[in-house]
Order: sequence, then structure tokens, then C-alpha cells
Amino acid sequence: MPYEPKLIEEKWQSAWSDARVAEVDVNAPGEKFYMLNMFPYPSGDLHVGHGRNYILGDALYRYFRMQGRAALNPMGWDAFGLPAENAAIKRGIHPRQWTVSNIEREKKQFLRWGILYDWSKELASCEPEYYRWNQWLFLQLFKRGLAYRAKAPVNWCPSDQTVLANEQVIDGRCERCNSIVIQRDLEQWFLKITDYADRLDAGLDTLEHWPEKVKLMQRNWIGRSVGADVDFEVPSLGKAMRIFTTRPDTIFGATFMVLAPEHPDVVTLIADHPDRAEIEQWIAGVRNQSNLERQEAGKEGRFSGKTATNPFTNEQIPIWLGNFVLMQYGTGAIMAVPGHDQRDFEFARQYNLPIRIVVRPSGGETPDADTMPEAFVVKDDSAMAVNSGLIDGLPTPKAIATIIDEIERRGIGKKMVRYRLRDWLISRQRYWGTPIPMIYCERDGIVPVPEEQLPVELPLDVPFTGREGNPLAKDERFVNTTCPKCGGAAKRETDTMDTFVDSSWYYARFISAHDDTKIVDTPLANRWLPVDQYIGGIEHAILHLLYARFICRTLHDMGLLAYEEPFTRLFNQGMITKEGYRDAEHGTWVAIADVEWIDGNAVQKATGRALIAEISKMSKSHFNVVPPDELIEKYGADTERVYTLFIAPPEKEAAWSDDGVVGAHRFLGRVWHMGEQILGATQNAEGGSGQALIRKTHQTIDTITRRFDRFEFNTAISGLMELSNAIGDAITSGDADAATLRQSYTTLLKLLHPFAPHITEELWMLFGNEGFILTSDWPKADPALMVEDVVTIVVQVNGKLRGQVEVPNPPEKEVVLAAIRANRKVQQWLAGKEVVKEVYVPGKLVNIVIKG
Ligand code: ANZ
Repeated sequence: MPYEPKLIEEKWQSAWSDARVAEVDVNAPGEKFYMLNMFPYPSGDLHVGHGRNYILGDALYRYFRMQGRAALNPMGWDAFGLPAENAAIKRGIHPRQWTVSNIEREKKQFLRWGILYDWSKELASCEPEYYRWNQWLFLQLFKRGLAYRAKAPVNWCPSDQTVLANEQVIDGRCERCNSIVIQRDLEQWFLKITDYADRLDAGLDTLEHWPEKVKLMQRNWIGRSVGADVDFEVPSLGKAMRIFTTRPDTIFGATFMVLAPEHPDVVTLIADHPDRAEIEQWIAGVRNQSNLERQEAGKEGRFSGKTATNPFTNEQIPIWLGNFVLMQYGTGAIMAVPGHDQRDFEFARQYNLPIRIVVRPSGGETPDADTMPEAFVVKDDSAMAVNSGLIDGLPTPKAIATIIDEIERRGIGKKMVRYRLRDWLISRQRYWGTPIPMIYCERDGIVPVPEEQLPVELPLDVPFTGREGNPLAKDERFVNTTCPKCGGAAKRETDTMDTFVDSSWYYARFISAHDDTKIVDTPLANRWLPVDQYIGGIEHAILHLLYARFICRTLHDMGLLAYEEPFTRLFNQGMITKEGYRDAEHGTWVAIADVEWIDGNAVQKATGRALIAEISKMSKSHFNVVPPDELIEKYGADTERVYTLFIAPPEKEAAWSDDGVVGAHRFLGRVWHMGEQILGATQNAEGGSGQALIRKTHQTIDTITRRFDRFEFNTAISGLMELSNAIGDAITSGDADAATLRQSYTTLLKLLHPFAPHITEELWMLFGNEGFILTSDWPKADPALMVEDVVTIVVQVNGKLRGQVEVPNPPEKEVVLAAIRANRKVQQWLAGKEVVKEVYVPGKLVNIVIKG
């Protein structure tokens, strides 16, 4: 019988699902292992690159299960969001229809990959059953003052017609459509993540099993800065203005002040300025710029015409307005120290403002303010204060502490910890999301929807015109309601929630996915949480993971969860790429094999057309995706699985190769035929003791197990290839009897099962085993059987390799030395020389040191 995956795979997929093998009774005893792949946004097509993520998760799940753990592997859908709505406008179908049909397709794909999820716990964020608890959560946050409405300058995407969170603005552009983001003032709903900034920052220290890179990205995003707030008196205003600085020790060098153009005091400051009109025009221009444009514009400013008093030098210093000071950070005002801050330095040079040196290297020369090419910014013990009164001569850290004490003593400011993190703006002026459960009443103001009225359902029959604005806002039936307080006419909030709210707590919901009485089942959630292994892309390093850590803490503070950190271990898989070139004219993808180079330019062989830009990322828009369907049709899902995990270490980027697929297929074919041979073999009924094969088998169990624990799937698979070769050799040589062959072969099947689940189930059955191989035990290595009979010891003479000897295992020193004395090759090097000493590195080598 040839190896025909088609005949096997569907059969086992049905058998697993009929037997509901992956369904977990959350109350059943056992040591839990909660495995979770980030739930996907159902966009329809999954390619082999996505497959890596889920296959990897499934392999781990199967492994832990065979290890005897109560393993849970649930799956759901991050089903709300903009693309569904855009598809609806473009194709004239309802976002729900688009979403549901994509979910069906992706579910089928998971099935075809042989991935086992506990579908009894399936959830989709677009179902009232789920988003009702999103609304409930929002109400709890509102009660605790953690959800609030405020007018704020927001990032507005002119093409998607919606507000974006800071996290969704990448280099000044919309994360989704790449349009330049502009600033607008709007009333919006925010979640107060800033209240948790310190806990979110400190918690990173406890995440031992998270990639350092992700922790660093989160740390930078939270942006904890320790410094001081200091008041500078402004005589013309008769009041003080507060600045934030991380270098209060440089205050003697503050020669001017800079305000963000949006700073509220600017209006009064420039009220009597002769060039007021021009300055106002300039401010309006800056306000209208995106942060990107603001950065690209270079440093620009205007003198307000007013001065402030430096509280330490008592000098009057000019107050400037500058585009590089942001209103959203600190107090929106800075003391400028051009000698020691590069931005201030550039600004000072540009507008000819004084530069004063107040820090110098402890050992070296004091920089010269007139000639220095850039600011001197050293902040550690290798620098010290100069020209700075009471802190003169103090090393910087000491100077900072001392000046803060003095600022506090004089009552002109205080020590301050600030975060770059902003509150989370969750309002979206879009239809396909969770309605924010709030009501506006002329008499009672903002009134929350009573909990018993949840869910506020998203009406499904609104028209999609694609014209500006949110279709919900135009739906009178939805908008008009009655005030829960006074019973009078009132209007509903028509904004929906950012979909990152949906994904911020779903991991806790799986445990009681269909419970319509509460958001999470606390005792059960506490048994199953935190997630032991979370797997997903690095693109979620900041947004999703930070929000999930935040919401987990709020649930913790409400007494609903015992944990503050939702994910114990995090793994980011690498991308699968497919290299090629882009056809400039037609936008299509051309494989490297079809490219030739003429005068250093890439050209398509067949057509001679010019090709541009090398492509590697697998993406629909590059026409280079490998769809799993054809692959599975031709080689089977097991081949794709083995290849995907064999291609590279899973955290690394990997280039797809069709030849590699064939190699993986051939390996599985060999395993198949070997199974047939062993089953049918009578020639090996008697044979050698099979010692070598037994040893190899136990050694393989040992290494594969360790590699699994370290996510070294690629080397685990090569280890299995070696074992299968050893079994093949034993069959040919007759070194092992039938029982030993069978034993080794079934071990191979078990070890291979997480990678190639279908073929191994089939062979397991053909070998007459009862039940699924999935539910059998992971093999255990017997250390006694792993020991080699003989070991090879390397022999060096004066550090140079001169030979080797074989001795029985374990190697006794005396036996090793005796073997060396008996070894003629080594003796040649020693003839006539005096042996000074013999250094033995147990089990490895002997170095003989000689003289003469
Ligand atoms: C004086 C000074 C002297 C500063 C010096 C730095 C070095 P991080 O570390 O990122 O928190 N700053 C404060 N608010 C700002 C705003 N709204 N827009 C732009 N810049 C602002 O940065 C804190 C430093 O950034 C502060 O410390 C302030 O400049 C500036 F030798 O104050 B510093």
C-alpha cells in the first residue's frame, strides 16, 4: 500500500471530532495546561504562514496532552472590526455575513490542518453572547472612574473616517490604510490605563518567560520617567508655570522656556504681542499638522514676548513657543537647557539663544558653549555639576537628588514620576463593533444603561451607503431611547468600542464561554488561568498584550480574577516568507528561478519585462501566498505540518521552499513503508539483541523531550529522522528482532505524533493498538538504556590531537590510560620523551604533556 494521505487524514479528523477528543471538562481533575493561540481576525484566507502559528500550537498541545497534562486549547474569533465593514460597503454584503462565512472557511482550514481545538468553548466577539460582557465590563470600569468621556485632540483617519488609538498610528500614518493621520478635537470615551502605568511597568519584571524584546517594547511604550515638576514665575501673568524635567540638576543652565503651541496659557501670553496675528496663524498651522509632519518640519518656534523667572538664578528668561514640545506629555512646558539637551541645543543655535554649561565630565574638560558641536548629555556618575550653586561639584545622580530636596523645601515643585503612556481612547465612529452602553439625557446628562438591559444589541438591518459617518448614528430606532433615570426621551451613544477591548479579556471567557450569568466564572478561571503558553505574532507586542495586561488587572481589582498577569509564557513565531521579484508593470510576483539579471537589473526570463523590488513577505497583495489547499491536496496536511516545523527554528523568519516540502513528504513516506515492513516482517522474527537500536531509541526520547520543552521543533524532527534511519538500518542488517523493531517503531510514532498526527494515528491502529495514539503516554527514556557500551576518548600530546581510543563505558581513568599505552599510533609520539603529566578530562580526552 502506498502512503496516501488523502485516504487517512479526513478519516482521522472525523474520528477526533466524533470522539470530541479535545473537549475539556473544566471541572475534571488533573494538572492543567492552558495553551492559547491568539484568536484570529476572520479575514477569510489563511496561508501557510498563518499555518505555522497554529500548527506550532497544536504540536505543543498534543505533546503536553501525551505528557499527561489536562490540556486546554480553545479557539475563537476576533470578529468585530473595520475590514468587515469596508467589505460590506465594497461588496454590498452585511459585515456579519462576511464575517460568519470567513469564520466557516477558517474553521475548515483548521480542521484540514489536523488542529485540535475545544470547539465547545468557541466564542466570537461579534455575538451578543460575548459583547454583552464587553458592555458589562465597560459599565464596571465607568463605576470605578476608569472609563470617562472627554474632549480631546484625537488622531483622525480621514479615509477610514474614524478615530485611532495612539497605538494604531504608525509613523504618523493609519495602521490599516496608511493615510496620513490628522488631529481633531472630539468628545471621546477613554479607559484610564494610566492609573495602571506603574503596575504595568513593574509587572514586566515578573514575566520571566516572555521574550526580552517584547518586554522592552512595552517598557518603552509605558515610558516611565523620573524627574521633577518645577514652577517658574511669570511676572506678566502674575502666576507660575509648571514644567516637567528629568534633569532638575541642570536648572542653573535653563536659559529659556518653551511651551507647546497648544498650551492654554499661550493665549494670554501673546494677547498684546505686536505680531499676534502671525503667531496665531503659525500655531494653527502646527496644530493642523500630524505628529509626523510636525517632526519632519524641523524645529520651529516663536518668541512670546514674555519672560519667566529662573527660580535658582533669578534671571528673567525668555518664553518661547516651540513645535517640538508636545502638549500631551508632562505639563506641555519645558525649561530649556541647551547645553545639555540636544533638542534645546538645536533650537538655541537656530534662534541665537544663550547656552550655559552646568555639567561637565568628572575627569575631562568642561565643554565650551560657543564651540561645542552638540549638547553634553551624560547623566551618570562620570559627570558633575558646575556653575550650579548649592550642587556644584556633585556627581549627577547626587546633584539630582539634592536639587529635588531643595525644590521641595522651597515649595516650588516636587519629585515626579511621569509616563509616556496615554489613556486608551476606545471610541470608534464605526458600525461593526460593541455599542458603548451609554445614554445621553438632556436632564440627567450621561446615564449608563442599567446592567439588566444588556446587551445593547447592534441592529443588523442598517443600510451601508459607504458615505461619511457611522450608519448607527443615522438609525433613529437605535438612537432614540428613554432615559433610565427620568424616563424622558434620550439618545444612545452611537460610538462602538475599539476591538482591542474585545480581545483584552477573551482568554478568561473561554473557561465559561456560554455562561449567561457572569463575565467569568471566578473559581474555574482561577483554576485555569493564567494561560500557560500564549502564541502569536510580534505585531501584538504592544497593543494587544498591554491592554490584556491592563484589563486583567482591573478584573483582578474587582475580585474576579486572582491573577494580574494573564500570560505566563509568550512565544512569537517568525514569519514565513516567499522570495521573489515584483513585476513593475503588472504588480505580480515572479519567482527567483524565473528571473535573470541583465546589467545588474532583474528581468523576467520569459517576457523580458523589468522587475523591481525584491519581495519576501507573504501577502495577498504581493501575489506570493502559498495557499494550503493545493499543498494538502498533493502531499497531505502532515507533510505541511512537518515541513513548517522543520524549516527553521520557529521564532526565526523562514523562506518557503517547494523542494523542502517534497523532502518532508519523502520522510513520511519512509516512515509509512517501514511500518509495513515491520508489520509484515517475519525475517526479523529472530535477530540480534538490538542493543544499538534500543540505545538510539532511548537517547532519542530523551533529546526530543528536551527539544520540545525548548521549542526546538526543527532539531526535534531531525532527531526523528535519525531514529527512523536507525530503525531502517536494523531492518536491513537483522541486528534487532521483531519485538525490538516494533518497540522502537511505536516509540517513533509517538514522538512523531505531535508533528504528523494523522499518519501516526493510522499506523498506531494498523499495529493493533486500541484508542488514539493522542491519548497514549509520551514515552519515557530509561537512562540505563541510553548509556553507550563504549566511549571514544580523544588523545592529545602537548595539546595536539594525536589519536583516539575506545574503552568500555563508563570510562575508568586507569583503563583509559592503559588503552593509550597499548595504542601504537599514540606511542610513536611518546617514544624517547619524558612524560611530565597526564591530564584526564573524564569521558572526553587525555592530554599527555611531554618534555624533550
Ligand atoms: C530639562 C532638561 C535638561 C531635560 C537636560 C533633558 C535634559 P523623557 O526622558 O522622555 O521623560 N520634555 C518634558 N516635557 C516635554 C514635552 N511635553 N515635549 C517635549 N519635551 C518635553 O523626557 C523628559 C525631558 O523631555 C524633560 O527633561 C524635558 O527636557 C523634555 F539636560 O528638562 B528636560
